[in-house]
Amino acid sequence: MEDADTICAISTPPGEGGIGIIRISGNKAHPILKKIFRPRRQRGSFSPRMLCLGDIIDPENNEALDEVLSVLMNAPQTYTREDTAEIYAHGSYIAQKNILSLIIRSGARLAEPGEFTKRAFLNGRIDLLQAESVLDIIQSETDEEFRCAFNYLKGTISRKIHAMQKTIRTTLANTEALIDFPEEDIDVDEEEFFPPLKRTKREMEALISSYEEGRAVKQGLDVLIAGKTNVGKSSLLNALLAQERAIVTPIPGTTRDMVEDTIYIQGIKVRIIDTAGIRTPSDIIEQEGIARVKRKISETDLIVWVLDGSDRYSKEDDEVYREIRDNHFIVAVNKIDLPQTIDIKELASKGLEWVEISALKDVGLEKLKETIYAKLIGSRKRAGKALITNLRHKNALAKAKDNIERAIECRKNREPLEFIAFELREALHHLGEITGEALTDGILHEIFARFCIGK
Ligand SMILES: Nc1nc2c(ncn2[C@@H]2O[C@H](COP(=O)(O)OP(=O)(O)OP(=O)(O)O)[C@@H](O)[C@H]2O)c(=O)[nH]1
Ligand SMILES: [Mg+2]
Repeated sequence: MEDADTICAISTPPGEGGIGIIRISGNKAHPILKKIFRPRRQRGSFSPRMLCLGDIIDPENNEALDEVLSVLMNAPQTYTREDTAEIYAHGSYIAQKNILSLIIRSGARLAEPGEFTKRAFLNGRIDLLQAESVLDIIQSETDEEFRCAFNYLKGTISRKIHAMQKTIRTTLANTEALIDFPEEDIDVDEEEFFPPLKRTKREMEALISSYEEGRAVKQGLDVLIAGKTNVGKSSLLNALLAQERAIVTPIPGTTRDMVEDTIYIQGIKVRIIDTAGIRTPSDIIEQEGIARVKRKISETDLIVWVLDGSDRYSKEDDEVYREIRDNHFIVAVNKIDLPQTIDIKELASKGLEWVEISALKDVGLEKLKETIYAKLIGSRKRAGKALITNLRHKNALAKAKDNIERAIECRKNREPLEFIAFELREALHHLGEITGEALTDGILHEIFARFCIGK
């Protein structure tokens, strides 16, 4: 255990509520609660895991602070694996604050952010992947995000990593045995060496490649609306948001700055960004606006290139095309409610497909959203799939995969067994960084500092 002191915190959010929960964890959790809590029913014992009605009493002046329910829980069957006590007070900030300061005066200290979960990790109840997922669960904003985080907590990812570790350890043990007893004159059993390592490598690749999708689920994605002036970019933003977010006028060059808001497409957070129309700028403000769009183009996940179907395909459209063509983009031909004069052949000759929409009349927007989703996420089947959502995990997996690849190469080239053993040990080290077996205090601090107090 890192430190044996007893910690306490209010675990429910600040503000008015039906109840507010105060948590205490550590050796002194039970003595402290027993000292400040007076059960209503004097007969019968205040036994563990039984909610008990009573009052919190300040022993110094016998003053009742609140009427509460309390519970004691014995180590190790608790969240932190330590003795724990919980007080269900009224959801008044004053009541909770007074009870908390009484607990602190009675010998506990205020918990640091995430310290309950950190103890759960340090005491071996959950691994680091699961501990990190607790924060993701708390912060999840969409069903998909919650599902991904919950998958981590249930141990789906941990089990995959542990299986990889097991395979690598076995191969390492076999390799080391050969190093230790060279006189036996046996060689590596190729059947026991290559297939398990190659399988592990494929599993690593699958998890690594799930990261893009996982990142999309967790952080959301940026979609930039770009095009020449007056084609209906701001109208499209407004139509997607179903609110008059950006200014729309018939005057070309209306939008100068970027206007951004969020929509959800099939559980994915998508930030839609409206931009200034690209043309030869008429003043310094527009010039800066257009420069910003051009910079943003390469940073964004997807561009929706808007064309005006009631206008001819012009030199200005082509200028936009040249700006965006090296990035992920889709084409939306807008204003299809008007007679169409756009030269579709021009688009077809570039090998492009397009979605026809009318931002004004709300036509084709569902199709556009589907196309955005398909481009961003692809048509991969996601139901129940475990996704990596954390860059740290992805990077560590990528390093471990490189080690496995090198181990396989070394063996193919009949290089010394020591080289293979080295690569396998490195791979184990990188996987250990994910599960928390090989961690520095710095990483640990960084992870838990992101938590709220009380979790
Ligand atoms: N008929 C019709 N008019 C549209 C449609 N979409 C936009 N408009 C009109 O086109 C004009 C320009 O629309 P905006 O949304 O301001 O165009 P924009 O691309 O943001 O223009 P800038 O900000 O100047 O680059 C407005 O008068 C809109 O009402 C549409 O689907 N059909
Ligand atoms: Mg605009």
